Amino acid sequence: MTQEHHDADLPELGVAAVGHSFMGAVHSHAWRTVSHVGSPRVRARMRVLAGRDLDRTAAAARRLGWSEATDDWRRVLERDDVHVVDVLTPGDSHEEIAVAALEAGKHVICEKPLASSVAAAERMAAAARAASARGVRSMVAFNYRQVPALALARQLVAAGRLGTVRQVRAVYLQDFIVDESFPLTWRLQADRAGSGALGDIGSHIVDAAQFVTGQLLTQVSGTTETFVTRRPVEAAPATGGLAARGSGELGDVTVDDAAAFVGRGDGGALMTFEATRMATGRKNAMRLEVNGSRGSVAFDFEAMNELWLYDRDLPGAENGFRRILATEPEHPRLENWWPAGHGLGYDHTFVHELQEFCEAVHGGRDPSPSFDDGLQVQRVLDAVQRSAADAARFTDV
Ligand code: SOE
Repeated sequence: MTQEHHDADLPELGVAAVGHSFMGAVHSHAWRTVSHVGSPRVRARMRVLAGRDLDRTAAAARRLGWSEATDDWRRVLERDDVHVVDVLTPGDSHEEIAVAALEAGKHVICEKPLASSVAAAERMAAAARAASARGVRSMVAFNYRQVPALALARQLVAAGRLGTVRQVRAVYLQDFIVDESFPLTWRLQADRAGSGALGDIGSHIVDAAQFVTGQLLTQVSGTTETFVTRRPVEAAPATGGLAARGSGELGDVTVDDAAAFVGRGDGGALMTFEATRMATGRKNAMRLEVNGSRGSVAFDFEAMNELWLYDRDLPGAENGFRRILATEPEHPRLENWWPAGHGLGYDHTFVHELQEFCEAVHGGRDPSPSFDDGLQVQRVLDAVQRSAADAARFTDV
């Protein structure tokens, strides 16, 4: 006897994506996968990819698995077979696309940071709240929340295993712009990205620290630095990606290369942060350590399947940081993946993110993190920038 599996039995979710650079590629991979893991409630259909140049977008659509391509994202909002818009563009266009999509009744998932200014993020969060009242959902794409080891860290904190959280140490270290010939892509332009390392990767550690501890930052003090102030303008066609090529002309860098700040959580934790794309040799070292009165956890994305736990309640002779291999079916999001010990990668975090999004859309609830969560992170970034602009911030030695 055979049993046929009817794809057609699942409700369809027609998806349009705007943007096909690095995030376009990882989200496409996740859309190709999300309805084929575990027991999906909806069947994602990759209907149309939107970009600026039709030929390049059509080539990307073929490569990434989209049925059609367009050079006019507004046209996708008119289609009845598109239910979701995935915003994968530079920060300065998030507001226009996301708000128009929400107003057209499309569910929206939007890359981080939510916007390039607090004012834009406020308008987006207001549009998301109004849309939610009409059953239209939205989510900001902080994918590191979806690393099983980090979600486990949050569970341990919430269960009181660390006691009172006193300190958080979060760093996000990359080096892809350490070469002075790396071009002036949108990630290095303030009017497009809002800020540099601060918004690009500092936003991830702010979100992760708040997510794991359950504490929101209420105050910050920080500073930023730009080490390379002029760079080659990007050669045409601009891709904006991490493999972009420069032209002969130089232009001004208008964002930070590195940011360092300290903050206070609303539960009393003292938190320190460092975000840099100039940490020579560090590729994607997103690290978080949380110290509580009863224990600590430590995480490093470059070993993303591991969480280190220190438990003060263990007898002294057995004490020490223990490595938990966060690949057991009991760990968050792992019930449907490979056998224990086989591990997951960067790409899985986006699949998990879309699982959360699809489950929420299907279940008639708002997914997490919301645009309001994205707005709160944007306020933190803005406060760091205001603090950094205050020349009196350093005390002479
Ligand atoms: C570049 O710094 C980048 O692609 C970020 O924009 C992403 O958010 C991060 O996940 C990886 O690095």
